[in-house]
Amino acid sequence: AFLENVITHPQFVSGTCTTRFIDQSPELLKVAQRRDRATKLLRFLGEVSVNGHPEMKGRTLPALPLPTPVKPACDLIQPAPPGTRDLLRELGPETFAQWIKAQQRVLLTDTTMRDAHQSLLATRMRTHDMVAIAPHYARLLPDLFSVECWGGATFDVAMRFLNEDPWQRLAQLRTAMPNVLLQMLLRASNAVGYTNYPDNVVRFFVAQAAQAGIDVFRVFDSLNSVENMRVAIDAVKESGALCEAAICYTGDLWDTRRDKYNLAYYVKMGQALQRAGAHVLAIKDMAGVCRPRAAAALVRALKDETGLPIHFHTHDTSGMSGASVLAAIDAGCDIVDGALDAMSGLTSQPSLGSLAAALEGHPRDPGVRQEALRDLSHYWEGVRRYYSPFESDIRCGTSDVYRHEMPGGQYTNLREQARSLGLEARWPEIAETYAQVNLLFGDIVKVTPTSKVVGDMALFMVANDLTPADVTDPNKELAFPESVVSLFKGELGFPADGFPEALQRKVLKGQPPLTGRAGAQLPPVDLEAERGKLTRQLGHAISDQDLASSLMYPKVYQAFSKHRSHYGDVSGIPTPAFFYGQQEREEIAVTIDTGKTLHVKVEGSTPPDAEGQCRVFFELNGQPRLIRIPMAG
Ligand code: 3PY
Ligand code: ZN
Repeated sequence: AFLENVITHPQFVSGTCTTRFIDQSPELLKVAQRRDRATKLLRFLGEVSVNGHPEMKGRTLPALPLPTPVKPACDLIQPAPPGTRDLLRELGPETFAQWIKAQQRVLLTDTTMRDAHQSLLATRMRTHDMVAIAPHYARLLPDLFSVECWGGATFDVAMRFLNEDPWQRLAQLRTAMPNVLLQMLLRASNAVGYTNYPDNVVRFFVAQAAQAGIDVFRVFDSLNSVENMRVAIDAVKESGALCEAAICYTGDLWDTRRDKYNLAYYVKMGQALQRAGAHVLAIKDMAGVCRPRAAAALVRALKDETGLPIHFHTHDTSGMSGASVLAAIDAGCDIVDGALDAMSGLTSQPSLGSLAAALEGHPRDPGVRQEALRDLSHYWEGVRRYYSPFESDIRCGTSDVYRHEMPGGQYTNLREQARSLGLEARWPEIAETYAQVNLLFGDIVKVTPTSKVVGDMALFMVANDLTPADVTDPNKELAFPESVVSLFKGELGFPADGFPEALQRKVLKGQPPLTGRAGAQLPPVDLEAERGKLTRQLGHAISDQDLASSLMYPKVYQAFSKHRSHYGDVSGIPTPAFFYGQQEREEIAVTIDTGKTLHVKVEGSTPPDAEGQCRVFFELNGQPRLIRIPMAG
């Protein structure tokens, strides 16, 4: 391509070029780069059209073509009106927290771009579908408290399954929504991963996230250990962002047979988080088991005892979460989470549209435009169809959740894991075993990553037909899953009352558990040495954000980086073409990162030749292009 640029350049053609022609004509290289990018993109599209998207293997595809989601009418030329982000910047986090408390109305957080798709669609929503609607959010819903759009499982899944850069997603959302607070979920010392990281890695990650545009960090620990949350809390506060420290809710506040998680437990934790410097407290009901009466009592007690603003988060797995949210609001809760209607319900959050309608005329009416909620939901309804292969089979609310207490984000994942192990038909048994494992482990908080350990153990027991008595029997040797060994060792921290000692001894087989906080025992990473190593390995410059990605997920980042070198940036491809391939003669527009848009049509393809190569005929910006793709397996 470079040579072609040279020989077709007007200076070359007219024979007027000097020896410095190439140095003085940077456009030669730029055009070559652009052509190179286009080739990579066609390679990806050709690959999907010949071999299918690897993520679709074994899944049921939707009927194609899929209709384009409808965006609400909105004047995007008008600048976005000021919102909560402007206020946070003007007031600073402490005064902003006072402002929250002074609001008569209840404030709303929309979780559609994070928890809702994590809990309904296996976290597979792509940047393209979020960024397309983000400018509308900025203009139609400037009264939202925040948009939760980053962190949790989205960081890993973006790179691992969608071949997208999570940092690029954040930058694009930030630009498109300059006025509303952007919120992320941070697993304290586990950051956005499944294990404790060294303290300096957690600090580095938080600093990058704040710099890239996160305004609100919801920080939680998977065993409710405040000790494990301190490094993250301090880092968030240092960055100038709003620190929302979460208390994970588990069990039943009123169950006298399991009275470990009573009101006093939560109030004590709330007070400890306040002393640690939280600006806001979140009640994180990740499984959706906080019943209305418990929600009201918790909100009242935490408000009375700490004076901090309270943010209530729940899941609708039971079908009853709306009642809990309303009870929390009546008890004085300042902010509540919901998802836009089309992405709400079941294992996701309750519906924001229905909540706003239910509160019409209520003294705490959130005051958002209900019509805007409905219009935006209509867009998500269309987007959700793109992801139907990732939907699980759950169709109704289920009271079973009060028994197993599985987080909304895990429920569908564990079902899928069970299916891949051929255990799908034994789901009720797995759910019951999950509850038994919780008791075996000492009745612990179950949320990423501890929930994954409980799930691993439940599958291990069902797959091997083990009873709780087999597990505790000191004479029965078992090869416990690795994650269980790590949990009992204390690598995720310890519950306040420790793990059951006899089982801990059996699991650890003579290894001593850690003493003290895991993060403090991990040596700090030499960030510059790590950057140097990666630069040499991957052959490209490593930004701070790249480094943060690699520190979280070294192998996933390497694979993502290689995918990007081979196929370019695939995040701009419309979702149907990305997952299902283009329809014949369908034209798609893809903006590549130079700000240039490519128009791509597939004209047809040949069956594999003797070398197993298929030829795919494209039209790229009106010009024919041919790409050879080896047929897989
Ligand atoms: C996560 O950590 O990803 C969660 O959503 C926990 O609820
Ligand atoms: Zn959640």
